[in-house]
Amino acid sequence: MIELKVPDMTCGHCASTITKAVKELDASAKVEVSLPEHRVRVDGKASKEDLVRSIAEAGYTPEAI
Ligand SMILES: [Cu+2]
Repeated sequence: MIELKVPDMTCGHCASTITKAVKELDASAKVEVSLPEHRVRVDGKASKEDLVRSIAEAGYTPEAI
């Protein structure tokens, strides 16, 4: 389980864009988004570095925590 903070993830559209960015790395990943906490939890094969890069490429600023 990898957990990232994404402060600029603020609505359902952001959540679905970020979920898509994660699934592009690992289609079978389990992605859990908490909008109030601005957190993304990923259960899958992608590394934290790759997740950060992919979410950043989607236009957000993820922080490893
Ligand atoms: Cu949004």
